[in-house]
Amino acid sequence: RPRPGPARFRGCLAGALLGDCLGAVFEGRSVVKLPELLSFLKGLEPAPPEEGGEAAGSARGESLPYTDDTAMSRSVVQSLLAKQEFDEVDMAKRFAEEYKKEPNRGYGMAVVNVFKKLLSPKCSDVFEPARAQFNGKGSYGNGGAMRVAGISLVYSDIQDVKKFAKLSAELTHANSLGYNGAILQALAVHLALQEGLSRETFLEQLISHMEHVEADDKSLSDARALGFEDLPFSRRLKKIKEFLELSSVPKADVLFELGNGIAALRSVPTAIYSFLRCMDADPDIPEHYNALQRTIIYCISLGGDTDTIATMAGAIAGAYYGEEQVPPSWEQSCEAFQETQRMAKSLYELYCQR
Ligand code: 8NA
Ligand code: MG
Ligand code: MG
Repeated sequence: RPRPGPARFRGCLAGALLGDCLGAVFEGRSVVKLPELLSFLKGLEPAPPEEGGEAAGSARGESLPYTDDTAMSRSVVQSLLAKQEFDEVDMAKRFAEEYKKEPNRGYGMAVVNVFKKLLSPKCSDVFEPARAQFNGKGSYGNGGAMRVAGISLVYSDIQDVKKFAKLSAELTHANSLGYNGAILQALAVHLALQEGLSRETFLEQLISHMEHVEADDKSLSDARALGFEDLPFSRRLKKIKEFLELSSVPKADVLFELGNGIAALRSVPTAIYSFLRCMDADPDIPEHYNALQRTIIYCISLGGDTDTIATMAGAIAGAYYGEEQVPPSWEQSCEAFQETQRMAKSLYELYCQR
């Protein structure tokens, strides 16, 4: 199988950054009106050149800040680059110190308790604080999934992708409905990096991997304890397959079946559906937007946890389409985009070395 080129690494991190920064503007709104979103995006485009003025090309206004999604993604990448492999103690330390440095990035309500415990010198097992969350049930939030893309940009072997996606998520999310979401998102980025996979093959492969991932005792008992059917991620992937066989699906049906919430189960499948649906044109989204832009616009238009769903779909779409589809005016509107480009370059070098 040919190695993916550097454009996909750049695309993945840039797509993730765009999804977070643009999505954060609308986070938590139950309804996002498309005309308002499109008019906001128009404002990011460069102003027409003035008579005798400077050349067009720079974004207007202040840059859009990134949130916890990117802060934690950066810690994952920085840890992998510093250690040249997954190191749970180093990664946990980076999560906690990043939180201490900038606590107001919009972190989940409960995960900050994990960071506080990790910062204590008494902490000897970095997985223990996550296990203690929610009376020992562990978090099923989407925080493990939102930050995981870097794992798929370092490890080319699919078993490694699963193993380290799980471990990286377990530093904060001990419930299998949390870390299995991270495994699913990492698998989606992994598959998107491969050359020319069709929509059907992409989805079939995700389903067959997740049916295996979700069949272990802990996944079965966690799902039952929360009142879900067995193999809940796999079931939603099959629902996505049904949706994609229809020429259009009402937003209300997408929200009912897949969701737009902060649980991994109510957001990771939604991000994957958005990516796959937006391979085709959408009658509601202007045609001059490319597929990566369409994916991000579609995710945000669903409302709810917009930054996190758009960052996950943006990482997948960016890995699939590559940096060619990253619009410079959008990228330059985002905080710290140049550092993202440098990190992508270093990740690519590490991936090629391994
Ligand atoms: P988390 O582990 O705190 O989980 C997020 C939330 O999910 C928790 O606060 C709970 O409400 C709920 N939850 C998770 N597990 C359980 C459980 N076992 N039982 C009952 N409730 C549970 O943090 P996270 O890192 O997973 O969260 C990620 C999300 O939080 C992202 O959307 C991120 O952007 C951020 N977020 C922030 C805001 C904000 O305005 N600050 C809003 C939404 C989301
Ligand atoms: Mg966020
Ligand atoms: Mg969010």
